[in-house]
Amino acid sequence: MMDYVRKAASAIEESLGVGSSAALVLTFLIVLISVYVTLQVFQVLSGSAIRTRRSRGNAALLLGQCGSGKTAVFFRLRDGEEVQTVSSLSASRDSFEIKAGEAHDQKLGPLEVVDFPGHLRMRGKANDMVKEARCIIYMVDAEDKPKLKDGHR
Ligand SMILES: Nc1nc2c(ncn2[C@@H]2O[C@H](COP(=O)(O)OP(=O)(O)OP(=O)(O)O)[C@@H](O)[C@H]2O)c(=O)[nH]1
Ligand SMILES: [Mg+2]
Repeated sequence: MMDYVRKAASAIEESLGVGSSAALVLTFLIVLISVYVTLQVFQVLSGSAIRTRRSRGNAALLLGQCGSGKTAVFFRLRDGEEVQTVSSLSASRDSFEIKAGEAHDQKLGPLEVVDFPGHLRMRGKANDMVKEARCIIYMVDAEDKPKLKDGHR
């Protein structure tokens, strides 16, 4: 290592025409700066990797307007039954296996499913929920034409 530094220092000494001690100091400075830059680059790279991993959860998030059938789908997936629902006021989340395949004989998961209320009051909180989601299932009621139009809100 010191050998390389000395060689680099004498190269700098020759090319810049500075004294040998000045060349040595310059070489050390260059080494220090490159180490610093490398460390910074590593930090930025690993930092962004951690952030992207954190910004995504593992849940399947059900979003959509009031009455579009999110809670109905949630219980259909979990218990395989039709339920009578009322407009939800809080999110329900559960981790379960989902029956798949034509004969419902295969299993998917376990998968965490979140049924998030469509009520306007809860919209702000939906953003926090999105961070925990791996995928979003946005539901619309195809029968309700006026609501379909403002579905983007
Ligand atoms: N006919 C029919 N009715 C459905 C279907 N899915 C849901 N519903 C009914 O639509 C109504 C609203 O469904 P919910 O699942 O409560 O709607 P939601 O999206 O959870 O609504 P919020 O909790 O208010 O955000 C209920 O009366 C359900 O029984 C469907 O596929 N067909
Ligand atoms: Mg609901």
